[in-house]
Amino acid sequence: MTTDPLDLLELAARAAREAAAYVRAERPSGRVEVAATKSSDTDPVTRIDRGAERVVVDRLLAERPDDGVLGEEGGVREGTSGVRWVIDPIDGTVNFVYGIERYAVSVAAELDGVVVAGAVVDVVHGTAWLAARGHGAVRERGDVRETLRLPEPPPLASALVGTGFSYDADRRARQGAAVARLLPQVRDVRRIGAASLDLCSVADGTLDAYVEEGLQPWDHAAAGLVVTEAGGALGGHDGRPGERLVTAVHPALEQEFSAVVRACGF
Ligand code: LIP
Repeated sequence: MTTDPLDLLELAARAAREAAAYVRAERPSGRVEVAATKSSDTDPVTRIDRGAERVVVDRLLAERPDDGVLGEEGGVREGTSGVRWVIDPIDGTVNFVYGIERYAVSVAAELDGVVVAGAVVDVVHGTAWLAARGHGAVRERGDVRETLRLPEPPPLASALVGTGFSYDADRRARQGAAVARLLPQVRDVRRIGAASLDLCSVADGTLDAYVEEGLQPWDHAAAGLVVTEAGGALGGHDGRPGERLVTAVHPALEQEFSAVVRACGF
């Protein structure tokens, strides 16, 4: 089986689009019923999250039966091919439950532990952010396909920064205090509610930077590659994205942004 990043990206994009179509078809009007909660009472999962993950996994394994899987809703299997798929079937689940139209399907392919392909599909609007390692990043909106390169950054004091908060109330209290210290040092803050869309916004220039603690691999695997293939700097507490911290920003602003993030207590 191929491990070419472009081939893996084609499959990731197809599976993500199929799942996005499933979510659009299944979502009722109004608020979506929560099937269960996970890490806290405010961390929901719906029948449609689980169904969307099955759509992605079934597509991927039908074509690549020897691959591994890591899915947010429990789709986990060891593989033998060296390729592992990292899946968030609905990133922005709370937005999905409430009907706030910012949620995405995120599918990434790792090869021997390194993300080499990533697809993020905005469920409502159909926009797709796609990246293959060494081949750049693009945004597709309808028939329009644009190559992504981060714009030159503004001074940090004029930067629009995305962030998010944990499902754990004690951690949210600390995060809120950190954001309060950050806010007067930047233009403004946006809390979109889906990490993959936050990161893709840095890649396409609709945000200048992003910082969040408490993310899982499925939240940032695909969109993190979109950021780096668009020329962005993806970082974290030890310089690498992880549960402790994820940052994304133009390389020219990275040192200053990272220092401010640390000083604010993220
Ligand atoms: C969400 C992230 C978001 C974060 C939320 C939650 P989910 O992922 O995309 O950035 O702030 O707390 O973790 O749970 O919707 O897949």
